[in-house]
Amino acid sequence: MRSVHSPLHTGHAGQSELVAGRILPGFELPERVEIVRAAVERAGLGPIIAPAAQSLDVARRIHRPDYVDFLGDAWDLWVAAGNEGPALPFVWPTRGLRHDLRPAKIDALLGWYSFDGGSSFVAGTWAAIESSYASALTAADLVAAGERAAFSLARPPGHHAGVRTAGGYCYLNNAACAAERLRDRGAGRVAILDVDFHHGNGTQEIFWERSDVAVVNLHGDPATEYPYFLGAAEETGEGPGEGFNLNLPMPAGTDFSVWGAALEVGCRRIGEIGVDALVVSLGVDTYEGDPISHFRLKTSDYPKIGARIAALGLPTVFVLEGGYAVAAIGDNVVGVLAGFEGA
Ligand code: OKP
Ligand code: ZN
Repeated sequence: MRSVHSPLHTGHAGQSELVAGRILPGFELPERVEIVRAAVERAGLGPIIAPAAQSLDVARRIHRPDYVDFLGDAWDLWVAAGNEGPALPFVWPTRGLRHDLRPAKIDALLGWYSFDGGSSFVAGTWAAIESSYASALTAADLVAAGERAAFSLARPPGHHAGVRTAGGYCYLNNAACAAERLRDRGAGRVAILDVDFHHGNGTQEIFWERSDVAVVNLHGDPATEYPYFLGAAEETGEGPGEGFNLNLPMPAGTDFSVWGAALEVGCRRIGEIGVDALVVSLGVDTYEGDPISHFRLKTSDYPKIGARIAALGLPTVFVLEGGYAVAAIGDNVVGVLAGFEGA
């Protein structure tokens, strides 16, 4: 399969994040994608191509248009206000505060448009966001044009980004935009299968009331795992979307014997719903060596994931999400993709 990749992600570097009472260097590093790219080349998975230029039209339908505009403006506003380091939110309009007054100042806008302190902005952040989005849409277009599968080899990730909020290293929801693009190109119904360790709260929020994009999430139980405030099994969708959201939370320590059974449940549901195309939010932070996650999948498990996804027989867009054990991220991602191709 072809991989879609842009070097513009490298400008999104040196960001910081608020974690456990400290401002730390971000975990979501440029070398993640560089290592996956090297592994794709080494495995001979297929050509690596540049994304086609994309308008922000799809992003502005998936997200609030003013949020998309903010992402493009944030760094310049931060610098214009006299700041130097990463733009990191520090005040949020949570319960009990007003939600009807869009603030004017960048300090407040950062919190207005985020749900945590995980998504900071540096000078190259917007170019990286745009390139990750364009890669996902280009991969979707390849699949819509008849390719069996394509891989968006890009960062920053997207599955935590909601209708109007950044968080968890995410800004635009690339997988959601890919699904929307597949709909635009003729797929009647699309499924998003999110196998990242963390619940894809943004993807769930975006499609919560929609039946044309079904969302299946396998993840650490939000009772104890980030993002905490969404992802319980009882969340099944609302209105026309009722029954089109499936959450499969699992406890810390879960290994492939349990995780693989949940994948089976998720894949069967996708088969029952009946969809025309699939988007996989491909995080490999389920790996036993991941520094911020708590599942115990082994490198040898990832090809099995790819093979099970391939058995759905669907045109499939893979979109890179998390995975922070950088030494293993290449083998684990390529394991899924090669397992898919070999099936
Ligand atoms: C993004 B993706 C780290 C706490 C967790 C945020 C995690 C974001 C994960 N000690 N911080 O889903 O891989
Ligand atoms: Zn994750």
